Amino acid sequence: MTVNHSGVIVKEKIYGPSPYLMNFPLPSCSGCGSPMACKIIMDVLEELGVVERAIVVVGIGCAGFGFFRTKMDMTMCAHGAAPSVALGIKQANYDDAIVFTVQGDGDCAAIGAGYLVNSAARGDKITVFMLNNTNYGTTGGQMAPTTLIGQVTTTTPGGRNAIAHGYPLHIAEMVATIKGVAYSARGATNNFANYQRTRKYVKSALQKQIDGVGFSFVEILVACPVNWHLEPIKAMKRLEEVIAEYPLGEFRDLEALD
Ligand SMILES: Cc1ncc(C[n+]2csc(CCOP(=O)(O)OP(=O)(O)O)c2C)c(N)n1
Ligand code: SF4
Repeated sequence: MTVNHSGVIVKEKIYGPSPYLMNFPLPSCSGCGSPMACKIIMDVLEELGVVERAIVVVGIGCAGFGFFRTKMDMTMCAHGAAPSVALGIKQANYDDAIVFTVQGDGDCAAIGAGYLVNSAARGDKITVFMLNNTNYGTTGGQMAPTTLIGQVTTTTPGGRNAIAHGYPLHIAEMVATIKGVAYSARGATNNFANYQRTRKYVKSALQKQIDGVGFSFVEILVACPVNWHLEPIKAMKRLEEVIAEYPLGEFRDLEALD
C-alpha cells in the first residue's frame, strides 16, 4: 500500500487479471495444459512490453485456444502453414511486429514439418511455440509424431509400436541442428519450477526475435487429460513420463548466426 499526494492510502496491484485478457470462457477442456502455455507467452509479452506490437498466428487445433480471448492481433491459418503465414506478416510489417506461432505437435511436427524446417533454415525472424501433448487433441486423440512408445491412441489401440509406427520425433533437438536457428528449447507445465523455467525459455526466444538474431523455437509439454483418459491431476503427473522421453532444456542459444 502507498499514500498518494492527497494523503489517501491506495492499494498497488501486485497480482490480477491482465488488461489484455477478455473475460469469457475458453473452449478448452478442464485441466487442458494448452491455456497454461498461452498464459506463459502472454505474461512474457507483457513483461517485455511488446503486446501491442505482437501478432499471433495460431495453427488448427486446441493449442491456440488460449489466445481466443486476448486483446491482440491474431490470425488462424491452414493446418501446418503457420510459420509461412508468420513470415508474410513479419515482412509486411517491416520487422516492427513481434510475430509468433502457437501450434500443436500434430500441426507443427506432422503436416507442418516442411514449413517448420524451411522457416528454420531460412532463419526467419519469427518465433514458433509448439505445444506438445503427444497426440492430435482436437480430432479425438490420434497418434502424432510425438506419441510415446506404448501410448494408446485412437489410431494405436494396442499402443504405439516403433516397428509398425516409427519412433517419437524430438523436435526441439532437431530444430537446434538447423543453421538459421538462434534459439531452441523445451519446457513443461507440470509444476511451478518447470512453469517458471518455461517462462524463461519463452522470454529468451522472443528476445532473439526482438534482437533480430534468427528463428527461435520453444516446445512446451502440456497435458491433454481428455484424450489421455486421465483426471487433470493424474494427467499432470503423467507429464513426468513425457519428460522422460523429451528432456527439458535449451538446445541452441546463439548471440548471432554463424
Ligand atoms: C489439411 C487438414 N487436415 C486435417 C485437418 C483436421 N484437423 C484439425 S485439428 C487436427 C489435429 C490437431 O492436433 P495438434 O496439432 O496436435 O493440436 P492439438 O489439438 O492437440 O492442440 C486435425 C488433424 C484439418 N483441419 N486440415
Ligand atoms: S482435447 Fe486435449 S488438447 Fe484439446 S482442449 Fe481438450 S484437453 Fe486440451
